[in-house]
Amino acid sequence: MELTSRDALIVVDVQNDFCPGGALAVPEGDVVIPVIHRIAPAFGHIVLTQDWHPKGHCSFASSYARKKPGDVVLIGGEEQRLWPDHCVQGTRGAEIHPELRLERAELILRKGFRKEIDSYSAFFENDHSTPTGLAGYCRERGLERMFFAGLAFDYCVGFSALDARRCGFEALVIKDACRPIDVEGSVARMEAVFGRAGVKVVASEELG
Ligand code: VGL
Ligand code: ZN
Repeated sequence: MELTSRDALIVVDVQNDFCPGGALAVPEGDVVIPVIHRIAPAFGHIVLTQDWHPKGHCSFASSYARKKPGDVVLIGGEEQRLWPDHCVQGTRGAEIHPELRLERAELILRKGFRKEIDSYSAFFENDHSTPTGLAGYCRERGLERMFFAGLAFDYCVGFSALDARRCGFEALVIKDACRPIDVEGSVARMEAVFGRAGVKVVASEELG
């Protein structure tokens, strides 16, 4: 697959808390790092995202009196799954994993920083209408095709790729450069939605 200057690699949430030993560890989360290092040199543009929650965030089970991680609540009419406290602003868990060396990254986009709303997607918060600014950034920079890698396949990577399509970009998910959380069929569900939305799933070898 030929890459051009209009392509971008979006590396989603490769942070300590999503890697083994972290507060919301994705199984084998850290194995995406060498894969990302292998493909990154082929890209002219690299963007990182960082889940970045204030203490007491609405996605934390600990913010409610009688809830536990895995429970679901309604926020603004939308179902919100609750998680352990993770990626709290300024903590070690929120830092980009120290082994991820992407000095050429041009933007680190933080998301989920509003206490009362979560943001899985790098483009819109979970109300599906509040923009993060990433679509405008990509348009202004002339970026048209987004390749997604990182954590987690069935949450932040997946919702970011779907919203990229909604914003009129091409979206490809590099499957072996991601790892899923995989709760209650979330991977199969995401792959089905990808098919309908025109999100392509590719392997890192296809990038040459
Ligand atoms: C994520 C759950 C909660 C992710 C972030 O990065 O996929 N998942 N916050
Ligand atoms: Zn989060």
